[in-house]
Amino acid sequence: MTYLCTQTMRWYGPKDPVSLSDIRQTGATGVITALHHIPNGEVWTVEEIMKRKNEIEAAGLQWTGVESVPVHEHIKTQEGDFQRYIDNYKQSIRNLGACGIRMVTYNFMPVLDWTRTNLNYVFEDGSHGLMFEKAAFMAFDLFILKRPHAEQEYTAEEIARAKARYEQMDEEEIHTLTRTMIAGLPGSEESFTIDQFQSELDRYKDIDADRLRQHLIYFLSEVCPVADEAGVNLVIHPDDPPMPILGLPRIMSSAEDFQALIDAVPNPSNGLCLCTGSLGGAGHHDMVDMMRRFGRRINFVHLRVVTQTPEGDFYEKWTFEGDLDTYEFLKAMLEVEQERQCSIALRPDHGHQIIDDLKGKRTNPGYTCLGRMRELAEIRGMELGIARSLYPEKK
Ligand code: DNO
Repeated sequence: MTYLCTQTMRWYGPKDPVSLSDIRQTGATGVITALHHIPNGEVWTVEEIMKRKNEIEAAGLQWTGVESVPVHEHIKTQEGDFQRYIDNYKQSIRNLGACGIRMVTYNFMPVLDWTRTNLNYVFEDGSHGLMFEKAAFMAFDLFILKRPHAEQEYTAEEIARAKARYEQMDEEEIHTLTRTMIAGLPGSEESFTIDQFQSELDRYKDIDADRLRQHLIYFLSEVCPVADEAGVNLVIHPDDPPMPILGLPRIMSSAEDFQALIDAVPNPSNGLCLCTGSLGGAGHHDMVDMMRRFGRRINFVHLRVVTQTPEGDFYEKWTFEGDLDTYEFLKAMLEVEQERQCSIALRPDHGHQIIDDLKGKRTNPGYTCLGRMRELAEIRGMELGIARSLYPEKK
C-alpha cells in the first residue's frame, strides 16, 4: 500500500466558530486540538481527555494529535516551582498515552508563541491574510514598547526606517499593532498589557540561547523517558519567526538547531514538527532537504507557504504561490512515509479569509474554514497525483 499523509485540521475546541462537522466536510480525517480550558501547567486528566476524544470521535473524526500541551514559562526560565510543572507535564503525557493520543506538539519560544504585525492584509485576489512587516515590528519595539536598549540591536538605517514607519501610524494603527503583537494570537496561551509584557521580557535578561537550550534539554531528558514508555511522540514546533526578536533568545530556528536537539536527547519520542511557514520566515532554509534529513523524526507537518522580501517582510501565501517548492516538498514527504511505512500527520496551517469567511463572521486569524479547506484540497490533490506517478503499482 501507499502511505499518504493523515490530513488534519486544527480545532480550537467547542468555542471554535469552525465546528467538527465543518472539519469533517473539508475531507480531513483527523483533528489537532488542545484542552485550552485547562490552565497552563496543570495536569490534563484522563477524564478531560476522554471527554474531548469522545466528542471528536462522535463527529466521525480521530484525535490525531495535541497542539499544544503548553510548556510553562517557569520551565523555560527554570524559576520557582518549575520542577512541579515538569512533573505535571509528565503526568499529562502519561494520561494522553493511556487514552491513545500519540502525538503532542509544543514549543520552547520565550514569552510569545508566534508573531505577526498584520492579521488583515488584503491580497491582490481580495482575500485577507497574515503578514510580518519588519518596519512595523521595529517601530513597535523602539517607539511603542520602548524596550530598554533595543536600539543597540538595530542598524542606524533600520532605526530610521522604523521611525518613518512609526510617524505614519495613527492611534488606531498603533492600537491594532500593539494588540496583534501582545494580546495573544490563536493558540498562544498568554496575553499581556504593555507593562506586563515588558516584565515578561525582563525575566529573560540573563538567559541567553545556550542557557535556554540547556533548559530545553533538561526538560526533554525528564519528559522523553516517560513519553517513550507511554508511546507518545513529542514534536517541537520551530520558532516563528525563526530569529531572535525583542532581545529574546531563540533555539529552534534552523537545521543545526534540530540536529543539536536530537543529538542531546536521542530518545525515540524526541520528534520534530516541520512547520514550513515558520522556517520560511527566514527565507534561506531548504525545507525539502530538512524533510529528507530529519524524516525519521518528523511526526507532524504544518504546510504553509510564505514569500520573503529583501526588507525582511514575509507574507503568508497560497500553497503554490510562495517560496517553497511544494511539489518537491510533498514528494520528499511521500518518500519518507514509504521508507518508514507510516503516515505523517499534516495540517494546512494558516489560511486566508475568503468568500463567506469575509462576510462578518467571527474568526480566529489564520484559522478560518474556507481558506484552510482550499489549501487542504490543493495539498490532497497534489499528493495523490505524486503518489500515483511514483507508485503506480500500488493503490
Ligand atoms: C500558530 C501555531 C503555533 C503552534 C505552537 C506549537 O499558528 O503554529 O501556535 O501551535 O507554537 O506549540
